[in-house]
Amino acid sequence: TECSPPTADANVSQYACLRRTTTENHNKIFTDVLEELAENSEFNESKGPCLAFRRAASVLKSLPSAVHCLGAIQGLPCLGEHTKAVMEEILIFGRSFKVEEVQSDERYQALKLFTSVFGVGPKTAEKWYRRGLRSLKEILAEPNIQLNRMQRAGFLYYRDISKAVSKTEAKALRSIIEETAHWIAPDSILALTGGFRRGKEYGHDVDFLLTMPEMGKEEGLLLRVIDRLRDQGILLYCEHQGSTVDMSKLPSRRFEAMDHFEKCFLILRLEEGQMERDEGLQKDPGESRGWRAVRVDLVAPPVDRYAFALLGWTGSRQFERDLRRFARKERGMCLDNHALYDKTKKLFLPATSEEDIFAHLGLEYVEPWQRNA
Ligand code: DCP
Ligand code: MG
Repeated sequence: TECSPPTADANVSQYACLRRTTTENHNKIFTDVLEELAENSEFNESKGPCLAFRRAASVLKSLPSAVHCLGAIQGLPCLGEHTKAVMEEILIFGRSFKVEEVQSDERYQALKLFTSVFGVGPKTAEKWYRRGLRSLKEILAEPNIQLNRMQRAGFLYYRDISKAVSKTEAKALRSIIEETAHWIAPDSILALTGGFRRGKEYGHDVDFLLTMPEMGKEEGLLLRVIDRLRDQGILLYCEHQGSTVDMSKLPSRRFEAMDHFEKCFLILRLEEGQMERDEGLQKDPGESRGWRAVRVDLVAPPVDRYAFALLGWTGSRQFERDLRRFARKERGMCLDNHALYDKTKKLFLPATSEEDIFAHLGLEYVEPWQRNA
């Protein structure tokens, strides 16, 4: 078949923060495979290949149309030999043998399954795999395994929290938490962030920022919100982390490191009745028990850090990685979830909005729904 002209005419940037990526992905047949290969590399601790596959998938997600031949990707950044070989297989055979090999690998299957449990990271998963464990049942039946509190909750609510959360459910939770926060502090500010702020229809959890318009007034608020959720009988699990913000420190280089804001990782009970009211949906008796468990993250930055926290928690992860990389490599600045630091001028650049931060970086503003890199 005739090869369409290269897509590279758009001058696609190697940085996700210089691209616009909506939730509409025209190259899902490639990006699903590349992301699975990235995950496998991560399990094998191959950082380089992992990043390479993730960057390649991210570039393909930003394209305005589907790639039908290798000629169309000529000149695009971040597409290396491995990626091109995978894409060629998919174009010719309609499938990737490389990914099928990975999918049938016993270790990959086990690590993917184990890390799907809330509270289980790659290290724990690897440990369990090395002990010869292969299924969740085997883990629960193994007397010598000590699960921590988070993992116990992860197993207890496994079925519910491995099920995608819908936008409708996210909005219902937003109403509940907002009502709760306003009952405690009428001028508190709650913002939906994470994937739902980027316009995604489904997510693995629901992320919120909670703050107060006046500096310092946010102290104690999160704990009171948690108490109130508990009183309402909807708090199934809570892990609270106090603030460890040290503003004298420079923005951190490592993205994966947790930020230092006060936060909590929750599992909440969402009544289906809540959504029927919101959406006018019919109840389906018999099929459900009338509620589900949902993973919720609540982060409480002080208001002067709010813009940085919002930018950092809106994601996507790839967008955040490239924002930081761009700041460091192209601007000599250091960005993280708390602050932006100009290394040349040796000063922190304050911001009250995301627009301020993009402006400091000399970047055109990218809307949240264009950050699905
Ligand atoms: N984030 C962060 N620090 C963490 C965890 C997350 O800065 N310790 C940021 C990066 C993510 C965003 O917050 O883009 C939300 O994290 P999620 O894992 O919830 O990712 P998404 O909301 O984008 O996707 P999902 O639909 O899977 O929830
Ligand atoms: Mg999320």
